[in-house]
Amino acid sequence: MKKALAALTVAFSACLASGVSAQSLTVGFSQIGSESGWRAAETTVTKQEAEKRGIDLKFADAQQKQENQIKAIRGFIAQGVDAILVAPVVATGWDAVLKEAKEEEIPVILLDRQIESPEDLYLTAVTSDQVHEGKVAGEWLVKEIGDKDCKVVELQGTTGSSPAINRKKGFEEGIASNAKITIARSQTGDFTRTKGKEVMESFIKAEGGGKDICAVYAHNDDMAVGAIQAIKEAGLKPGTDIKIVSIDAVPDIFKAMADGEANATVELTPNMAGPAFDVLDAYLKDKKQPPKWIQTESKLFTAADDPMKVYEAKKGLGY
Ligand code: GZL
Repeated sequence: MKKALAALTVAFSACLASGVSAQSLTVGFSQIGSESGWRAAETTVTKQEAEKRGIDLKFADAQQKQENQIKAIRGFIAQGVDAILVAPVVATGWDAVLKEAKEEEIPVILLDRQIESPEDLYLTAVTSDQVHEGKVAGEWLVKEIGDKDCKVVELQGTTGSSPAINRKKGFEEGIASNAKITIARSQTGDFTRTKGKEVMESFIKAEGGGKDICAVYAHNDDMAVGAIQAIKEAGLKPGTDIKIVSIDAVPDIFKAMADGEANATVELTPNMAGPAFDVLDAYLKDKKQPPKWIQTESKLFTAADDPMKVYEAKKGLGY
């Protein structure tokens, strides 16, 4: 903390001399990569939010590799940034590098995914309630299916990531009230369209050409869009023969809904950085510890919600 305040004092007097805003901070951002439309939007919005606040954002794309994130964080520490944002690709393996940031009194804020490290190693985490997201998806399917048997195939997110762990848990809770809904196959599609399509093709092959599959639950819309392509290539109708429920609410899933090829999605805001920068600003001013979790909203959208209108509204937002 002393370091951050010292840096601020130096910055303040330097800025006074140069007439630049005294508020300008330098923040490092270790982003996972660009695996999905939602991730691309989060990157765009984070840069916009930094720009709005006159924050000098140092951006590092890890291409899905934790070792690249750790390297980037060490680089930010060496540069003496005022704070670090991290979207942690997986939930474990962060203690050592976060201890190094703590030793340098550089606050770290987690974006969109949680980690299993001790809470004192980060200032706060800005994320959705991923268990709730999965539960909302499961409860939607229970309502949609009624009293029929329903074999579900699940496309999981990145193995070991908090959304993959939590969205699986939540969906299982959501369908628990109806024993006729069962998860027959579950495999990671790594949050990407390509892998989502590949894994869905293998599910279709393994399940009698797909006619026995009642629904796909995908941990994100990108994998759902990949699955939709695989279902169509197998000669089946996504959205009717096989129900499609997923999470993120990216524009393309609304396009699929409007075409009758997808059924439901749970919205995840790409703006985790706005709340993060606001908390950081307050913390650097009054040194008061913020809550360890800042929860973002999760809203269910279905084909009843004018999908083309939502598509038009979302498509320009950096996805
Ligand atoms: C969830 C976020 C996930 C998105 C995916 O909070 O980490 O990562 O749901 C993205 O689209 O790949």
